[in-house]
Amino acid sequence: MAATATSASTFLHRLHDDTSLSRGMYRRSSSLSLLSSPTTSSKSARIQFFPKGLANPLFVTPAEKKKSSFQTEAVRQLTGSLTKAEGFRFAIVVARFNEIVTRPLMEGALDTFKKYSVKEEDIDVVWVPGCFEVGLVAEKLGKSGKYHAILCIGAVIRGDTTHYDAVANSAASGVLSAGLNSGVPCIFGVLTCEDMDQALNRAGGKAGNKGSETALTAIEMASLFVHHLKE
Ligand code: INI
Repeated sequence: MAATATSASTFLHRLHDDTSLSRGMYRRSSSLSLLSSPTTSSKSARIQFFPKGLANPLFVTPAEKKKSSFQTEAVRQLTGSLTKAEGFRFAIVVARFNEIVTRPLMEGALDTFKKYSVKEEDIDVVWVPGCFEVGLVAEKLGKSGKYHAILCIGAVIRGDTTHYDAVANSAASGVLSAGLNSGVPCIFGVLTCEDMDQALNRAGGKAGNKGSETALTAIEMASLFVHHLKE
């Protein structure tokens, strides 16, 4: 299945952009005005993603807000912030396989780090042969204690291989295990695409840059861990 480049996480980042901790169910109403995505702004999208009876915190009417704030105002909600990224250290593990795709993904991540004031000297890039190797290296880097989050970047393209599913599944479970075993957020920035066109579209083409999204997720997770989940 193809990866979705314009993911819900983008909207969550916008929503949480300057919010590190809030009480009650809903965040600042000014944040809500930022939600203007074509994929989530229509009523039908709301119905599609949030089945009847389930609250959708991204779309809150004033009446809902008032009611729910009253009911949940003592609940503490923790979320990472994108505004305090300076000082965080990141590693980017990049698969060389399909480098025509993975290099722009990595560059998208670096651009985004720059925009969010992460210093170049706080970023290490580690190249590995393919996606299959990404998880192992991410785990090693995570366990080194040097980084606040590890970005895992690669591209698996169905057209290129008969063992697409094996490589794609290994990459996903490798990255998941790396995070769980190291205790350091390991962010899944591996594209799984039907063909090269689709991959290039998600690597800075028509569908945005998944590497950039991966960097935003890494900052948010680093912030969550540093500011709220310290042991
Ligand atoms: N590695 C990738 O990153 N993407 C692919 O699409 C891919 N294909 O098509 O096979 C791929 N294979 C190599 C694999 O990741 C390992 O490097 C190799 O099997 C050695 O362990």
